[in-house]
Amino acid sequence: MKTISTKVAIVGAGPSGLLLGQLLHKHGIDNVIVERVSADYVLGRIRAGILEQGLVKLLEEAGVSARMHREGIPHDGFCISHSERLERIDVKSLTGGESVMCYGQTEVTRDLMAARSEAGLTTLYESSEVSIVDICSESPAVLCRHEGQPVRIECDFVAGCDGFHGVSRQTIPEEKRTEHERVYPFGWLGVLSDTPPVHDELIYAKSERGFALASQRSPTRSRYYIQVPLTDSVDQWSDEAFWAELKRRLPSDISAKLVTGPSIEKSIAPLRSFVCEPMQYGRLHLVGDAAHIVPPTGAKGLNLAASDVSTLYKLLLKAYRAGDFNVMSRYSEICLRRVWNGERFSWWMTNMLHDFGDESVGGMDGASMARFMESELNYYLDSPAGRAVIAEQYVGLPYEQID
Ligand code: RFL
Ligand code: PHB
Repeated sequence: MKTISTKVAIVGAGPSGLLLGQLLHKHGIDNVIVERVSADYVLGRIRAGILEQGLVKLLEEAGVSARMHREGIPHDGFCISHSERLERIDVKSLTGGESVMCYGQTEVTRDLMAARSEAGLTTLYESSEVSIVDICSESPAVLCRHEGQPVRIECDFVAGCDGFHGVSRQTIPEEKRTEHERVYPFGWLGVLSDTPPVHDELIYAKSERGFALASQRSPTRSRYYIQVPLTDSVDQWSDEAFWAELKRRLPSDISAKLVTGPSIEKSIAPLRSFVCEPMQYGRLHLVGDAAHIVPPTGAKGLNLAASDVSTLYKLLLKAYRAGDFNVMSRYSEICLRRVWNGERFSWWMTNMLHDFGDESVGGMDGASMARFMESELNYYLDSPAGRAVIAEQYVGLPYEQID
């Protein structure tokens, strides 16, 4: 058995694990990452596109923001359409100067991977049989098999950054955690294509045929989504069928401008709201999707992962500087305040913009619920205060100060 000693063992090399590793390294806290799949596989997953200012600042702090500032596109607003009605939410003026950054999660991950390998830090890609042991002791460890050899990583703390299907959350005994979950009766079919985006800002589209989102990655690369039943599979959707359905869901003057082309990625993501409480157990701290999932309608998943990373790394710095680990007990409580806000916003946007068919909600039949949600959307779009409420949450609430 090979033994490695480090301060923080990080499980998962997605954006949470890599960002945490980079920030800790900047402050001299040694860490090792264990990842189940290869770096290329991680980069092949097409996910988030919108970064809040908090995440932008954190990437600057980690020293990995140069390419994002060169190639990312700041967005001062976004649109919501309701059948033929198109309304712009002027985020910048409604929030007193805030904006979001359009820069893909894949690129954030690529930048973090490059910085990690330049710093010569250890990442055990393609590790199997990953487990976390002795988590309630002062010397926990992560065990895995890497390149055919059993490995034991001894550490002070474990950061569970291994996403929704990882092992970290399962390591917390069932009776010590409460899970809140809502699985939505639909998914998002996403297409990436090398075509110019249909609009210079994002369009979240509510239509009688269901929700659609027109997003982008660059002036020459578009990302589009449509709401589909959970029973649909990717092979059922030819590129032609996808473009035709997207056009029907966008306002007609927008659809008329849509440039179509071959898809370079096509996948279906189920939609879920999920929170695990508490987000820590012994020396294990859950970060990002390992602890919580939001439906992507509010663009909050990666951004909530980033605020967890910020909280964990600041508490760890404090703990190591003071030589007192008691401060770590505050982690879950600090994170969960912001997490529940993001959960509520994402759930609300999802309810307002999607078609739930005849699914009853809270004892109300589907048709009545749809009328309530239509009125909700019209009210918020027609009221300056309502628009400000949407804008303030879209740019994200400030991170909690850790003194
Ligand atoms: P990840 O990205 O899932 O990474 C977890 C990593 O852990 C590895 N792993 C393991 N490693 C070792 N041992 C094991 N047993 C392991 N099990 C798993 C996995 O291989 C993986 O590499 O979680 P992380 O780092 O917390 O990052 C979270 C984000 O990926 C996620 O919240 C966002 O992508 C959500 N999201 C969005 N968030 C935003 O903030 N803005 C957006 O615009 C946005 N759009 C989206 C999204 C998510 C989407 N999908 C596909 C769910 C759009 C979509 C379609
Ligand atoms: C994306 O570009 O992938 C994206 C953007 C905004 C969202 C969800 C996904 O709300």
